[in-house]
Amino acid sequence: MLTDDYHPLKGKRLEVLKADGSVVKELDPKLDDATLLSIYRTMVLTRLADDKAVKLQRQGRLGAYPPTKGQEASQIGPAVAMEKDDWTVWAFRELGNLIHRGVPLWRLYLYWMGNEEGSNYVEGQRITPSAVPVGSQIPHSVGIAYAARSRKERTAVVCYFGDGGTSEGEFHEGLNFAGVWKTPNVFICQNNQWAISVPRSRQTAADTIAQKAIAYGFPGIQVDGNDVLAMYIATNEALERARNGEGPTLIESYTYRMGDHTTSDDATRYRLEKELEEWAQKDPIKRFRTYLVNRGLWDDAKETALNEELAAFVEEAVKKAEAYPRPTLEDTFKFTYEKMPEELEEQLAALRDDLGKEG
Ligand SMILES: Cc1ncc(C[n+]2csc(CCOP(=O)(O)OP(=O)(O)O)c2C)c(N)n1
Ligand SMILES: [Mg+2]
Repeated sequence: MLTDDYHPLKGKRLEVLKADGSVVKELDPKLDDATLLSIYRTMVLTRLADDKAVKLQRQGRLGAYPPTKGQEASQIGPAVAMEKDDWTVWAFRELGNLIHRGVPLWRLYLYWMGNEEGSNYVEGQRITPSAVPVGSQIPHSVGIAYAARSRKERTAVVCYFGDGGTSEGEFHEGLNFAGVWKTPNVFICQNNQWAISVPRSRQTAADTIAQKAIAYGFPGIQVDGNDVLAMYIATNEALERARNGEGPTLIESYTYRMGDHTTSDDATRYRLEKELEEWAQKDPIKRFRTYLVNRGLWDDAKETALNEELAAFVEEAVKKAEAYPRPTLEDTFKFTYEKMPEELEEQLAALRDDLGKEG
């Protein structure tokens, strides 16, 4: 078992893909060529879609946005291991996982453009809306897992949060409950080294985030989060354990946020250029591309064609999101309760009145 071989107290980090694009043979998941190429496709699409979102925000066409550049492997590896009936409970920086699981890009743009309809995913798709209050999604994910088990579903729940999320009470409450009740959860902490301007060293005095699992009584593992194959195999094993009733796992995805915290942030004010340069060498997309080239699956011509195709796809998604009808004032009030309570009726009337005066 990977979680034994890479027990947090052994001080090892799981790596499958080396920097030169070669694989550690005994860990190679031996995915077929079509799967490998689909992983690469989502990685490139995520990078392009992410860059575009930042540009749209700068042009005033999209609201505050949290860039995901550098964390693609950490999101797509687990998505490949997940099955249709599994849940993604995400924070706000998990674009790659959602795209790979089939959420239409235009819907995600719609959400970041400020329209809640953007969280109305494909019917039956098991993905919660984004959770901006840090850590709040962790107990939710445990509740979903507990309910799935009560219904005798063979379903697992992948819950994402950041290194900063581990300092919230909800982290303790969620993981403690999950350990006691052996819920089918896979917790993925994207340790991207920063929580806005707070570095990982100020977040916890523990050597690793993975080792926190020991106190909750379940396996933890630190994984190279810029290695899509390592993230795949670690999540795959954790999902199997969850589905077999063997309880939760904590995966620390050791990665890096290459962009700003959000488009409202300027990371140059608190971190050194040198750090960014070092992590750029470990870019998850470059590393996986080298692996594909070495296997004879990829070349420059394919790269150019893919980039052109995906850039056009991203433009179409922007058009579709921008053409979507804007929410009405009523929509803001309508969807929390089946029937709008009197109090909300009054607030809506008051707001209409105010806007009427301004207008
Ligand atoms: C409860 C709460 N406190 C503070 C904030 C403001 N805030 C938004 S993101 C963030 C940092 C989160 O860091 P981390 O969990 O490491 O995730 P990352 O942003 O690095 O992906 C903070 C403090 C918030 N949204 N919710
Ligand atoms: Mg972080």
